[in-house]
Amino acid sequence: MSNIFNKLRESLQKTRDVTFGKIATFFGATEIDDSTFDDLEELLIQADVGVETTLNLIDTAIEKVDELGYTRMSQLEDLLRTELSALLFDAVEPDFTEKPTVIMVAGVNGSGKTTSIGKLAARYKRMDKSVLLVGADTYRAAAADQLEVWADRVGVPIITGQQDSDPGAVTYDGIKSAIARNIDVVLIDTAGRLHTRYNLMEEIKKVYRVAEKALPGAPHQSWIVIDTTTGQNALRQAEAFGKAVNLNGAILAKLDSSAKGGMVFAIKDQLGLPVIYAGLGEKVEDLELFDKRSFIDGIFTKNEGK
Ligand SMILES: Nc1nc2c(ncn2[C@@H]2O[C@H](COP(=O)(O)OP(=O)(O)OP(=O)(O)O)[C@@H](O)[C@H]2O)c(=O)[nH]1
Ligand SMILES: [Mg+2]
Repeated sequence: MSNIFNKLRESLQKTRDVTFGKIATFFGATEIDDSTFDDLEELLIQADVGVETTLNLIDTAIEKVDELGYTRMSQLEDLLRTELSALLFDAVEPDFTEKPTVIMVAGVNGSGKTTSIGKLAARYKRMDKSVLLVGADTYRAAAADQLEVWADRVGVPIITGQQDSDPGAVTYDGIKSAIARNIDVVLIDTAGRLHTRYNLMEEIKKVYRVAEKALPGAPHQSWIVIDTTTGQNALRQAEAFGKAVNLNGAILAKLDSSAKGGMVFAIKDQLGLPVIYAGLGEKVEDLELFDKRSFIDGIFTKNEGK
């Protein structure tokens, strides 16, 4: 367990150094004073928590400090940690009761979809699940190749189509094939950018609809991959996907190379989505179930010994 904590903590180095470290230093003062809340507001916004989410946090903090008669910064720090924790869901892994459990992964181009799918395939395989990958990004020539590299690396089967073939048809074939082969988990990789004559959101909707046609109830999970390095912008993009299909979770990619980890707090607040996994690097093992306690400890912990 301590390993898991260390890895997430290590991955949060940039967020800690560039943004949340300042908040930790800020809490080094002893007494709450007149400028405390203004300063904290500025620090939280700088830390990519988002204006709306920050203003809500500050309002709550002012109210509670007053109500509880707090005067010390250490009390305010505890309060903020509790409030931040309330902004995160506890991550729950799918229970895989549906066979196959169909998981659709969406997100803008370059966000980390294919990499996350490769890591998820390895993770589920380690959990003794049989996994099949479906390459529903048929527009970009290299997309199927990239997914195939992951399928080989992890040792799982893959269904793809010819370039420019119908992503709906590939999805349908993939799910039917998984049913025939008694596969436990189907992971569908979708396009992040299309040829100008196509509309990305219409395409995503279609893949979703076809999945349902191939297996009623599918996709059982629809996850948006969010590139953590893009901060608040990524939330606007996720919102657009959420309007097209019924999302039920987020994967935070590139937490290790981002200083904008604070954007995590706006995901539940602004999108209503739980963060299920965190991507902590480019390697197959660099993906973990999102542990909110470790995350909060990780962004506040000072870098002793570094
Ligand atoms: N450091 C780091 N890099 C990551 C992580 N996840 C993905 N990447 C890198 O981000 C880049 C884009 O990842 P892809 O998985 O190809 O992204 P995609 O969403 O499939 O991209 P398109 O197929 O072009 O839409 C690659 O160079 C990955 O190695 C992560 O958690 N950490
Ligand atoms: Mg891809």
